[in-house]
Amino acid sequence: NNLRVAVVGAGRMGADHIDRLHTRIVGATVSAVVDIDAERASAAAARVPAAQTFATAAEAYASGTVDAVLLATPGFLHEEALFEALERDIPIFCEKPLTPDAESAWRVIEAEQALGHQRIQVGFMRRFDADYAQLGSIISGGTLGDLLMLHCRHRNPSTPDGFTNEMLINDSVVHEFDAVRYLTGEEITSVQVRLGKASRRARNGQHDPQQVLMETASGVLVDVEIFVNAQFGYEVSTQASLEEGIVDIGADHGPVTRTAGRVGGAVTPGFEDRFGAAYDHEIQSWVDAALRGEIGGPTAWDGYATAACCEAGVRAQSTGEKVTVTLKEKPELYR
Ligand code: ISE
Repeated sequence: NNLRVAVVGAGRMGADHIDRLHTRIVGATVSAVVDIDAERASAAAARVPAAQTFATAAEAYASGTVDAVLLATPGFLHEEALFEALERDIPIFCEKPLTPDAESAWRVIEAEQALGHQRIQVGFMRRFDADYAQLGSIISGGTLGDLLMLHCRHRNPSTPDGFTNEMLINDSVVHEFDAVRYLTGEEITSVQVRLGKASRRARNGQHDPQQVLMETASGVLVDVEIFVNAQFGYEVSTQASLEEGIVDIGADHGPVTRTAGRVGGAVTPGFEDRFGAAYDHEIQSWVDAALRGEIGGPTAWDGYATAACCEAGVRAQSTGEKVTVTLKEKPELYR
C-alpha cells in the first residue's frame, strides 16, 4: 500500500514534511511538490528524485499521480485549496490553522459534510506529543481529581518577516486553543488578551509578549504567555493544577551537565526539534488512516472551534475585553 502525496507549499513546514514523508513515514511517497515559487519547489523536491514539481495543485491533480494532499501553505490560502481537494474526495492533511476565522472554517465544515464523510485532518501535532498525551490521560483518568487551572508558556526565539500581531493568536496561540480543548475535553467559552510591557525586540507591529486568558465550559481557567521574540530558544510548556496535585510538562530534556562551576543542558532551538517526534506520529497516523479511507487525528470541527477562538482572540487584542466564543451546533459527522 502506497499513498502518493502532493505537498502543497514548500516553505519551512512543507519542506520538513517532505523530508519526513520521504525518510521516516511508512506507506507513503511524495509524488508532487507544489509551490508558485518554482525555485523553492525544486529545492524542496531535490531530496525526492521521484517527485515532480508543479506551480498549482490543479496541475498536480491533473498529472494523475496524486492520491492525497498535504497543505502547508499559510492559513489564509487554505479555504480554496481545501474546497479543491474536497471536490476530489481525497485524504487531506491541513496544517494549522484550518482557516483564519470561524465563518470560513464553517464553509469548510459544510463542504465536508456534503461529502458525508471526514476527509480533513488538521495539523495540531501537540496531541501526538508524549507529554501532552500523558497529561491528557492523567486528567481524564481522574487519579489527581478535577483539573482546575492550566498555566501555559509558548515562547519562540524570533519571528520571520511578515509575522503580524494577529499571527501571535492565529499561528501560535491556536495551538493552545486546541491543546486546552484536547486536555479538558471541553470547548473554550471566552478569550481575553492583556497587553503589558512590550519587548523592544518585537517587530512587524507586534506587541510582544501578550497574556491570553481563557475559560472553558466548566470554568477551568487558563493563562498563556505568548512571547514570540524571546531570543533564548523555543519553549512550549504547561503546568496543570488539579485537586490532588500539580503536573508540569514540556521542560527541555536531554543530558544535564555539571562542569566548570556551571550546571545545564541545551535549549530546544525551534518547533521542528521540540515536536519532531509528534510530527512524525501525526503524519504516520494520517497516512495509516488515509489508506483505510479514514482520518487519524484532529478534525475539521477542531479546526472550526479553534478558528472561532482565534477570531475572539484577535478581537480581544484590540478591545482588551473578555470576548465570548459561541459555536454553532456540532454536526452529527463530528460527534
Ligand atoms: C508556528 O507556526 C507553529 O506552528 C509552532 O508550533 C508555534 O510554536 C509557532 O509559534 C508558530 O509560529
